[in-house]
Parts: sequence; structure tokens; C-alpha cells
Amino acid sequence: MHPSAEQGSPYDVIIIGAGFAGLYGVHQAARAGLNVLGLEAGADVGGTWFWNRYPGARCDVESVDYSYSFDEDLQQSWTWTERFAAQPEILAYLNHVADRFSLRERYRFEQRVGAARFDDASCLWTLRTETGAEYRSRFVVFATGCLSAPIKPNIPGVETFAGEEIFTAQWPEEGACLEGKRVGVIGTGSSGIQVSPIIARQAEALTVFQRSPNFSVPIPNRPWTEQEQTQIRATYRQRREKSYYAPAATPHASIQTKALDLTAQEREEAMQDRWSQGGVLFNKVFPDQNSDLTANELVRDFAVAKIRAKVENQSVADDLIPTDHPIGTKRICTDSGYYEMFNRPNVALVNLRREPILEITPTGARTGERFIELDTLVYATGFDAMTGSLLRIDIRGSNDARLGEVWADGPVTYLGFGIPGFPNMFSINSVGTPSVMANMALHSEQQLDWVLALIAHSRAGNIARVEAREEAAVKWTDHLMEVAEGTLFVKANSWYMGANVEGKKRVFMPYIGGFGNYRRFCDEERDNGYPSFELG
Ligand code: N01
Repeated sequence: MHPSAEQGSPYDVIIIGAGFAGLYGVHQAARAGLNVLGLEAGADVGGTWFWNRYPGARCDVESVDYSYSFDEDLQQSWTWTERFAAQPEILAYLNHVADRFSLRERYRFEQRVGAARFDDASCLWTLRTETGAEYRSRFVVFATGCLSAPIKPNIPGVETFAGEEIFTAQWPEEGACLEGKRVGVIGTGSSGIQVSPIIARQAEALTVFQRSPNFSVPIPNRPWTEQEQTQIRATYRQRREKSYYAPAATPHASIQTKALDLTAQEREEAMQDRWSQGGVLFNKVFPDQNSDLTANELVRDFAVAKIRAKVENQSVADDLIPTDHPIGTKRICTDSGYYEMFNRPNVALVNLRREPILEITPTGARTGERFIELDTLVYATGFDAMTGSLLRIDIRGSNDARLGEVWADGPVTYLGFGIPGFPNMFSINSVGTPSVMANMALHSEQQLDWVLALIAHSRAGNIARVEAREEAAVKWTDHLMEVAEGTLFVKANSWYMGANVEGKKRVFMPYIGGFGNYRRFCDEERDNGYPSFELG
């Protein structure tokens, strides 16, 4: 053991991560009387919202839903100012939660876990952080996030750039000075689409480097009125009850009638209504839009007309309209003036499919047609989603099996929580859960409640080792894929499919059967006494 290892009794449970999931887990574990420790790579709480401080970062789920529901006093006393909260307000909320429930004292910060090893003899985990510290515990919970392992593109010469380089996923806390600068943004997913319009207002020149265009819906953000706030407070419980078994863990559901069973006018009205509501709701106008290509194309045509109406130069609009995937099969983005930004004289779009970057030099980017001088390069180039935050840690389970090797043919989990061969370890919001397709706040509560119930069950039964059964995990993973194959989602080269990471096995990672259905599977497993786990 490392000299700085903590001696004495191991913790009952260590929870890695201080985002929505980790904070809730630490709070509930402590309330349950467990000796719990939180480890966090960042300097403070917030998870995704601690790191992604880029200007324009805003959640696409309404603020009153994207918040904890477990404590009535908390939800009654916190006031969300805007319909869709911006990063600073969400981070302030998570800080408030940490203060209110004294959670910081249970955490060690700037402790990025680099290795985790299970010992078969003692049934304990030892976690080693990159500072060299070691911690032991009976159970370990990885609440390490779905979109927390950023990727730097491997463009030739990228390491030679002499100007300022900024990742949207690691935006400097003190901000970045872009006034009067020539800025390049690489990447046009949700992050690139949110940050670019703000950069365009500050920079002398902005060049957006786009490899694949995405669909984006404008976010109809505005302050909540006092009347709305009163009404939400009065009916908060009902709003949550509606969300707990809803498809996306919000009170909203798609219209019940299939697109093709409506008249053209009814469809148009439905799409306009959802478009104006904004957020990710446009992905759920009709129940068949993600499974029937004809229905999907009706929604697509509507969105395309919106893009064309906003962009003055129609050849730029041509480049901004995706043609490589059915609408919604890559995460629909939400923006504030993204398409309109291309009407500004200081903004240029480079279509990398036609004009790839041949190299990055110390002073800019060279394509086959031109050299673009740059002072600052912003990487909005995405994440090794869902598996990245686990696989970047050297996780060894029973018999020293390495998670990276066990998952070489694709991730296998039971309900996302349990991985055969990795006893007493739980992954949260992981592959095999709806997570990224649902409201993460309520999803995180469900995940930790379930895991803590299983831990309580094992402690009550004096069970030292809890491990998902292989056959149950294989069956769940097959079920995941089967549900996905009934949809259009498998047609896109999306991060849901692992398609944005070279060499990553292409499998559809989230459970797309809806949060409510997923929750019922979890309830059943718990109510039946965990038949899919070996309790030894
Ligand atoms: O990442 P992305 P993101 N050269 O993977 C491009 C959530 N989120 O951070 O598509 C050039 O979507 C890549 O191109 P391509 C949300 O769930 C939510 O934007 O691979 N380009 C793509 O355009 C979201 O889906 C919000 O061809 C390269 C971009 O980089 C998820 O996080 C806000 C490249 C990456 O887009 C991820 O979003 C932000 C290269 N070598 C994030 N490599 C909300 O609004 C990659 N790209 C709530």
C-alpha cells in the first residue's frame, strides 16, 4: 500500500464524482448511516457544470425539472430565475445543495481516481488517485458522468498551435478574453453551437470549422414570471409524480397520435407548438418520429425550412443542413441565435467535408484552399461518451480482470449498475440506462436510491460480495440493442453509438425504451430481492 494510504477501517462506500449524482449519493448514504467518502477530480462540486463554463452553456431541460426532487423544502425554497438555466445558475444551485446538506466535508477534492482494484480475499476496493493517495471501501460507486472525458482532435500539427487553446469542456474559470481576436471553433455539436454566437459578438473574426452539421432548435428562454413560480411551487409534487415514470423524466410526453394519422395542418400546428416550446421537446413531437422514416422526414422538412428562413446566404444554409442522419438521431442542439450568426460579416463557415484542415500551424489552420490566421482555437470536439470516464481509470475487478479488456467487444452491464466480474462496484447513469436521454437530476436520484437500497439489503443480510450475474447482463445488453434497432437512432454516426471515437465498438449505449420503463425493470429487480445479482 502507498505510504499515504489511509489506515484504519475501510469506508462503507466511496462515491466518485460531485455532480448531480455523486452529491445526491453522498447525501443519502450519509443519511443512511454509512461511512461514506466522496472523491472528486475537480476543485469543487458541480461535475459537468463545474467544468463546462463556456459562455452560453445552458441546460435544455426546464430548470424547475432539472433539479432535485428529494427534499420538499429545497425545491420550495430555491428560485430558478429562468426557464432554461444557464451554467452559472446551475452551479450556484449545486453549491447551495452542497452547503445546505454539509456535503463538502465528506469530499476530498482534486482527487482524480486513476486506478481502482478489487481484492477477492477481503472483498474490498482500493482506489488510488493521481496524487498517490489510496482509499479503501466495501462498495464503490462511479458517478463519473456520461460526458466528462473530453477528446482533443488529432488534426496534423494540432500540438504546434502557438495561440490560446481552449476546450469548451474545460473553459477557464477566470474566462477568456476574445475581444478583437481571430477565433476558430472546431466542432458543431451542442457545445459549439451554444458558444459560437457569443464568441461572434466578441471576436474580430470567427471561423466555424464544421465536419458534420447538426439540427438545432432555438431555446425560448425567458425569466419565469412570479405567477408561474407560485403555480409551480403549488403543484411541484404533482409535477414530479408525473415525471417519475415518464419517458424522459420530465412532465412532458409526445403527442399520442402518430404523425401520419394527423392532417397536414394538425402536424404543422403540433410541430410549431413544440418548436416554440424549445429544448429537446422537438425530438418528441410525434410518437413515431424516431422509428418511422416518413414521419421523421416530415419533422426534418419543418426544421430545414426554419434553417433556410434564418440564413441569408442559401449556399451557407446548404452547408448547415444535415443530410447524413434522420433528425433527432444525433442529439438535437439548442441555441440562441446560431443560424442567424452566419449573417454577420465577421463569421465564416468552413465545411470540412469539402475543405478539410490539412494542418494546424503555430498561427492558424491550413485547408486545401486557404490559410486562416487564428489567435485562439476553441475545441468543442465532444467526449468519449458514457464509457470514457470509466475506461480512463484502470479498473480491475475480481481476479484482476481489467474493465478495458472485459469491454473490448463493447460494454455489458445489468441495468447499467452492475458489471459481471466487478463485485461491489456500481456505475451510475451508465451504459444501459436512459441517462443522456432523460432528465439527469431525477435520473440520478433514481440511480442512487436503487444502489443504496441494494447496499442496505446486503448489509442487512451480512453479505460481503454483490455481483451482477453474467447471463442477466448479457440479456439486458441484448435488450438494449434490440430496442435501439427498432428505432432510427442506429442509423446515425453519433456519440450514442460510440461513432465519434476511433476504434470504439459501435453499439447503442443508452437504454432508449424510456425512463419509466427502465425504472419499472429496476423496481422489479429490487422488489424480487435482486435475483440478477449473486449475493455472496
Ligand atoms: O460534443 P459533440 P458536444 N475535426 O460530440 C466535431 C450534451 N451537451 O460537446 O459530428 C473536426 O456533440 C464533431 O464532428 P462530427 C449533449 O448531450 C448538452 O457538442 O464527429 N470536427 C462534432 O461536430 C450533447 O450531445 C448541451 O463529424 C471534429 C463536435 O466536434 C453532448 O453533450 C450543451 C473533430 C462534437 O460534438 C456532446 O456535445 C453541450 C475533428 N477532428 C453539451 N472531432 C445542452 O444544450 C470532433 N469534431 C444541454
